[in-house]
Amino acid sequence: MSDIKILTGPEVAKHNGRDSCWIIVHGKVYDVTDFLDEHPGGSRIILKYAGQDATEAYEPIHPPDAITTNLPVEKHLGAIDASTVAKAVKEVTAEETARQAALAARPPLENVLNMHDFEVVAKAVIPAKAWAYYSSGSDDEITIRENRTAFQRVWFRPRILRDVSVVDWSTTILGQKSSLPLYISATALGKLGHPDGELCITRAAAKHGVIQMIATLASCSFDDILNAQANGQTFFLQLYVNRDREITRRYVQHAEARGVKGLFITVDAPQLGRREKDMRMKQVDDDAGAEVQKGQAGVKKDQGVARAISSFIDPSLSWKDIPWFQSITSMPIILKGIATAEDAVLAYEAGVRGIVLSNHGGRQLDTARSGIEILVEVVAALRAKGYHPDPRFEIYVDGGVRRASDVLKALALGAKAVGVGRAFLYAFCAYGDAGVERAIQIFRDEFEMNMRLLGVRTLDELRPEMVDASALNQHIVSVPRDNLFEQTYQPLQITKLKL
Ligand code: 173
Repeated sequence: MSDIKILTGPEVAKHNGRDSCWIIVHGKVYDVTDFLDEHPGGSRIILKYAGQDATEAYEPIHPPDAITTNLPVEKHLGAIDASTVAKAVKEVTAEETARQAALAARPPLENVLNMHDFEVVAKAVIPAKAWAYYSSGSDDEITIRENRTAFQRVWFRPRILRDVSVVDWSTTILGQKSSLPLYISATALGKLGHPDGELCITRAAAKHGVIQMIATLASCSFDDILNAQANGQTFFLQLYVNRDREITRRYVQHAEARGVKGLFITVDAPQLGRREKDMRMKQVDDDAGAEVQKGQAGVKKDQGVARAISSFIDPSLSWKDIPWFQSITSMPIILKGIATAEDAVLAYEAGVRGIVLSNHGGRQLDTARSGIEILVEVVAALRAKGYHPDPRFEIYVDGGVRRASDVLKALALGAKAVGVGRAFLYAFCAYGDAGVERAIQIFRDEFEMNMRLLGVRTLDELRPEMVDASALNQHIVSVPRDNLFEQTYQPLQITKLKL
């Protein structure tokens, strides 16, 4: 009989150092002494909670079962008697005080008129670390900004006098009904910015018939999200492929069994980009306690949140693996992160069901082109081969989408739908479920107006002739200033002297 041992706060508190380090997570006590140097996020963050309850710090960054699966059972020491744990006197930092004030001062939701507004509010109300992680692009952040400006190099050629009293922007994506021609794209670590994390999206999307793509590295577990499924809502899954293919096989087959309707394999991240806002934030943290890191070999402490948790991703992934994915699942497979016509053709010939033209929200290869620019060459190349249009092969675009007009441009140029990640992330960070619902409402209003003004009643009336994309691959043309975007864009900082 294995009686669960009950431990007390004072017992745990004794193990508060590198020689013996116990922590409490979700009411259980773990001996993590031997694990300190293996922790992908470094030992310092664990040592900060040595002898204490680490749940709050653990939760946003780890899948719920990370600790139970990574730590041998003999290190699971027992349950904690909560009544014996001294309530941690939480030091209220100046940052936290400002954050609480900002939360209280949020504008009423009806004052939020566009996606940029959500970003302003989110920036003010989420922890600085979350903002650094979410908002960062790679290197000089040229691509993340290009994702916006590229849409501005495409101009409309609207048609008139077409009786647009009734307009309909609903569609299907991979054969699944969608009330909007967009899906909510995968973003990781939602609980860094809101206690309910990605579930805010799940609940709002269910009410409005919008499809959510679940991230492999969501803060909420896959099953928590699926368990919240309502109104027969549709999910897609974003997949990071594990070096251990058995883990990936189980994950994919579990997703299929639970009814996920599309598998979006990320193919643009064999290594994560260097996102300097995120990295600088990590350094700020480390400076405070750099001493405890001494003697720790092999763990880079300057890598930022995302890099710290991404070591499982397999950089050897190649075209040769595609048949294996096709053999383990009958979900449609989509390659997310195609950046050239050449690879779009290979993807079609590999028999996958779609591609996402994407630069990963400007977070991977800097100065990679925007999805909307790639779209033009991809459609031309596929068409030349007789591969486009093909109802069995859908093309999506993501990156920088903030307006329904952006979406309509992509659809006119041949995309079936677009992915929107950060805009919805910021919506729920700022206002929870209600923010996501408001974001959907704003998109709806914009679709209605823009379709009328463009002279299309349904999305299949969109034509390439309705846009002038001739400036798309000219990267030095001037564009009108994007005042909203420029107010939320945070310039990169140069390192400072410690004067
Ligand atoms: O863009 C990202 O931050 C991302 O895809 C990721 C990858 C690994 C861990 C966390 C996030």
